[in-house]
Amino acid sequence: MVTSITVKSVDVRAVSVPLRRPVVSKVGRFDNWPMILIDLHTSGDIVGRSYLEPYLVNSVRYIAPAIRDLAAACTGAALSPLDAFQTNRRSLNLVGYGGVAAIAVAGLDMALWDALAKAAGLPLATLLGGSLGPVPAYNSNGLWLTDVGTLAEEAASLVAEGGFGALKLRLGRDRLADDLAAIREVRKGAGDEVKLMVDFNQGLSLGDALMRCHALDDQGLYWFEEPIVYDNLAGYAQLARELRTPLQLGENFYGPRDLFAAIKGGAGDYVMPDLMRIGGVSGWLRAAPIAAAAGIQISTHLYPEVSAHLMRVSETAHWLEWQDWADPILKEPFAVKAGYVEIPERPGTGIEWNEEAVTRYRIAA
Ligand code: SMN
Ligand code: MG
Repeated sequence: MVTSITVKSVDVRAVSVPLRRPVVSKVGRFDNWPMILIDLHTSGDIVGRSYLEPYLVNSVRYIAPAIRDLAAACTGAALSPLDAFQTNRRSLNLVGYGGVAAIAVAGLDMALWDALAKAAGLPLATLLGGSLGPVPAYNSNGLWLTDVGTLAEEAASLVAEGGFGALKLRLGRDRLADDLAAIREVRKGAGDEVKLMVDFNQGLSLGDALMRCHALDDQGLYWFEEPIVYDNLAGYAQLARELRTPLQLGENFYGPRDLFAAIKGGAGDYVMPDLMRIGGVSGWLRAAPIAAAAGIQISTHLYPEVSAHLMRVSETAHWLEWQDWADPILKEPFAVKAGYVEIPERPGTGIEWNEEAVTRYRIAA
């Protein structure tokens, strides 16, 4: 019986995985990608698995203990991710709902949902009342703030990697002329029909963003993502009012209420919560309906495996951000065909470890 399964213990490990293309962005340069791997053991011998991508290797030292503490407090509790989400968030409100607290809650939440879906013998999307099917994705595996001269070739290979019709380019170079050249090069390599999302990674001041985004507004770009610091909602609202190109934000929403506040404040045309920050599957399930009720399309940020399931049950599902950064440590990486991510037909989220690779890339946690 699914209902009699309880939480037993947790293993938290960490790896640092090499990236095929180094991340060069306004939020930093990364040659390796740290990941926290969570194995949640239950009384039914079912193991729920999830991973977190905390960007900073050193952050593993304070996120991993927070996950262990939360899991210890859940020991013996029924496998009920929504109850755990509520309890865990409350237990950490003394140190704040955002930041490390939110990340730890999210990691555990995704492992709990994986365990529950496995216990039910269903893929997560099916457990949630949806179905399996292809999920439209854009390739976000490259086009960083690298040499403009390399972008055409890189764009062509990014399209070819999975038959993609949409790519994301990072912008916010020192000169407008260089951003324009980058757009030109990407279209040269990927074709004029390619949908081109552009991400400034919070790199501009409001004044610079007004100038730069107005200057790029007639480029036919698919969205402008995070031109300014993530918490300047009034600035986002001004940009959204003034620009024709849709404004995208949300990877830095810490919990559903941040999404609500952004939408209420007219801060963007689109939203794209990140599972590590919005609160895992439970956080997404509470945030996505807010976007849908407001008529706002919702995209994902990182975590393509779990995100793919959630896109199948989100009313205003828009684009899945495809990144294959977890592939080296996954037993069976998800496939992408003709620009669509395919959800594997197996119970849970489909995340299992390639233990040999985990050993190879292991770091202290
Ligand atoms: C991003 C993600 C991961 C690392 C750097 C930048 C970016 C995105 O904000 O949206 O993909
Ligand atoms: Mg982004």
